[in-house]
Amino acid sequence: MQNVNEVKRFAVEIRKETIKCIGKLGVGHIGGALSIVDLLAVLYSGEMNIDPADPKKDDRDMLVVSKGHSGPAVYATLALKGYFPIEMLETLNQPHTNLPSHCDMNRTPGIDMTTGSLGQGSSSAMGIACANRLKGYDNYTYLILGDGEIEEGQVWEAAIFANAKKLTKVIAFVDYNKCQIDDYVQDLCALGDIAKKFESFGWYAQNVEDGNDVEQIAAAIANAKAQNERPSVIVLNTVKGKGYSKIEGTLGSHNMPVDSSMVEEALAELDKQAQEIGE
Ligand SMILES: Cc1ncc(C[n+]2csc(CCOP(=O)(O)OP(=O)(O)O)c2C)c(N)n1
Ligand SMILES: [Mg+2]
Repeated sequence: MQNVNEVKRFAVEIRKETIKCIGKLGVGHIGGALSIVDLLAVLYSGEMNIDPADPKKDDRDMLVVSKGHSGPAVYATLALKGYFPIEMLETLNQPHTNLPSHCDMNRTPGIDMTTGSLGQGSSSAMGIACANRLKGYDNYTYLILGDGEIEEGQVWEAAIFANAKKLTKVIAFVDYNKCQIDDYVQDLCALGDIAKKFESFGWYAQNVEDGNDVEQIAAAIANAKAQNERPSVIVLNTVKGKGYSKIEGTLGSHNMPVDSSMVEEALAELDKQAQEIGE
């Protein structure tokens, strides 16, 4: 990973662009987008073997954002990395856009898999990992799952498959922000110990206490890469809506109206956060 403070500043920039483009549209999945920003900042700060000038590079590391409603945060990250002009973010989810609300590999440079139907990205990621191994590549396949999403049975079918086929180059993340679409995960369908569940499916599992801390995320990825016998999962304890205090941890942040006064308020808060990051 690059310099820690640079990665933190990158995360602030991603949050600002995410909020701006959702604000321009007026509504969006802001909560689940903001909770994975620190993970995206780490992945796109040298962790992934990728080239923005050659988005389809055959042996690149690949990312499946299975919680596809977080598209705006992924688009903000890709734009800041130079995959496409930053102005394109203003077209988010408008007619004929290349940035639909949910990730679409046929429209957006840098998106490796179309997602949005929760659960399916887990199977896609395992297929990608198998295909890359068949091609003789030793690249990684990263997968980002929501905590509500892992209530889908398909996720566990894919987990069985990954263990059976020894897909050791898979690193999955669970964005454990405790919130689903309209209720807390605990109340809707309690998950128990997520890491232990994956472990019992043959995975190498880690819990990250603060899943919005770039250093803790990077350390867990390093541990995952240091073992090469099992697929890996990293459970990130995150906060839905992280970075904009008014909506942090709220169920209402799942898919909400965002007006220009909220954008202003959030950007001011994020500028302050950026100032507090050291050199
Ligand atoms: C198969 C499927 N069922 C339902 C939905 C509708 N849906 C969209 S987001 C969401 C909640 C997901 O919760 P979680 O995975 O915790 O996401 P996050 O907290 O990151 O927003 C639901 C049920 C969907 N997209 N796909
Ligand atoms: Mg959630």
